[in-house]
Amino acid sequence: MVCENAAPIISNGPIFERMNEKNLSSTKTYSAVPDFDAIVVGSGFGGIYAVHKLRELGFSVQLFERGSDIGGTWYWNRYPGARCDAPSLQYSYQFSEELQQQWEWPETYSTQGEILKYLDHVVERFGLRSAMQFNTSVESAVYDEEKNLWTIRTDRGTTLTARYCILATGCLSTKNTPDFPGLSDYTGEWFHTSNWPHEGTDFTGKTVGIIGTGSTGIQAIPVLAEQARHLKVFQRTPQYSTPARNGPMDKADEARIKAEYAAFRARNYRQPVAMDITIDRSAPKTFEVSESERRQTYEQCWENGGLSFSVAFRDSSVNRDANEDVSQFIREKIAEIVKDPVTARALQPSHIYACKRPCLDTNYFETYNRPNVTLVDVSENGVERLTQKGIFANGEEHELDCIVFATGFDAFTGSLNLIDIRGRGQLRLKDKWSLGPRSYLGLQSADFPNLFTVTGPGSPSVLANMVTAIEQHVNWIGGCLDHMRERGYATVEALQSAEDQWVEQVRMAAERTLFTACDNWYQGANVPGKPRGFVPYVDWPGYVRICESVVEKTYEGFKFS
Ligand code: N01
Repeated sequence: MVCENAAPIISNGPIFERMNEKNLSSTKTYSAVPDFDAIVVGSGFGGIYAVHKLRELGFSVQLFERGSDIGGTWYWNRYPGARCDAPSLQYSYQFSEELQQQWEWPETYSTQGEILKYLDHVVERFGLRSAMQFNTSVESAVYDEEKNLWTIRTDRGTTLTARYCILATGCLSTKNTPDFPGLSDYTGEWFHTSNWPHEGTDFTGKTVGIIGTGSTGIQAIPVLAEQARHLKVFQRTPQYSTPARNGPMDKADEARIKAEYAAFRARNYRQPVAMDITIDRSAPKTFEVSESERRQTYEQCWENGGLSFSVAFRDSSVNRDANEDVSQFIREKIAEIVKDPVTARALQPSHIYACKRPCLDTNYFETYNRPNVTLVDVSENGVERLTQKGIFANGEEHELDCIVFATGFDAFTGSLNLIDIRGRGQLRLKDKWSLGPRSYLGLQSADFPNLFTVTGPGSPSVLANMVTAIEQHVNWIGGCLDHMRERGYATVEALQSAEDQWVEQVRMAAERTLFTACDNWYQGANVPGKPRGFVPYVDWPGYVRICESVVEKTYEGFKFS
């Protein structure tokens, strides 16, 4: 389903501007009429919904996408085994009751292909494709203070103006390929999981090396092991992973949820990660129950699969001893599954459970019992270099026909930094964020009027069900633009003071957890030279309440003009 290019850009002129010109004398200050009310960048879940929402509100919209079709991260991440590790009945849009009733997911956790099929259906169903131009990277977005317009320039030479610029560029969209010495000497094929060839790959009969054992590596390794003659896994840090227990969709479960879908969604909306893994606030803390009861609970979580470990006891993400109790249980499971004791030991993590994003798997640890799989523990010296024939590590050259880099993403800011974004006084967003991103609610940054980020840095984003977080943000932005139109405001902008306070609040929320107690991509630790600081806001339900209260207090912390 590759769409070469979108329909030509047709604008009927921005409705907002036409209304303002008719109704409000104040808009005369801004004489220039933009090509569109809003330009959206990125066609993942966020961009697709932004186009739908803004059109529904009567705004004219143009979307640019660098890929040849929709999907965002699901367009690029086509590696073997790629699937979502949030249940599809929840990792899906809730804005249309008909859509959520009619769509049928074949499995509990959907494959990348199924998710793309779903997004394609959404785009067709709501007629959104006409607003989208593919194969087009936005190179710059520059704010013109005099005209109060954003000028967007693309790599295809297009220049368009808009009143609003909405960056739906995704949190995990720009790949992190470490600068391995010798990469250019390597003569075999290499792939990055987040830029996988569309035509697929065939590893039959090949010796394959994979670097990276995060969520991606853990999904890919069991599938690659089935294809390759031999698979060598180069592991720098072992990861906690628990069974996903994926399978064909349980029809009774689906019927139960669909019988009250709206109510189910409403309940989950207020849950800690916007999903149905309710933390029972009255549940005991870890050491309030006996050792045998704890063991029983953990066994039950292991059997249930999914994210149930995060809710086993209510203190495991904030109390070190409680966390160690869960961690030890998972380590013991690894030792039980993996037959070779040296490999089993190397696979047991020592960091705090869920400090790095916990992984879900299907037969990950079991894969190391296969005779064609070797774990190469590079925890001491890392991958030293690539050679003409393969990887040099632990004083040895490993000859490989292909190498797979599952080395993750330049998260949160990677894609934003690829665009030359300039606000008031030509201030570059990248410069403003040189010590780390600064925003108010992850929605706006001071000095960048009318520029919004969907699930931007400083919002819960990856610490919540991403699709729900996206809908919440887009709905908030839509509501704000509607508010402006009703009152004839031309700009909205985060106040510097509100931004400063919010940055501090994000930092303090993270400090109260164990998230900052290890190196992880939440704080930029995976990309050499990236400024350190915890980026997402920990506390989805609290965040939703704050956003609602900001609106109730007539957009407290924002300035309209
Ligand atoms: O990336 P990661 P990912 N030498 O950064 C290793 C989401 N996701 O793509 O831990 C050797 O987690 C690195 O080692 P270390 C999900 O939110 C979602 O796996 O830094 N190794 C690590 O093992 C997830 O958290 C789904 O020591 C190097 C790995 O590469 C996020 O994406 C599916 C190295 C990178 O792990 C990122 O996951 C998949 C080097 N120089 C992903 N550099 C869903 O299902 C890095 N590594 C929704």
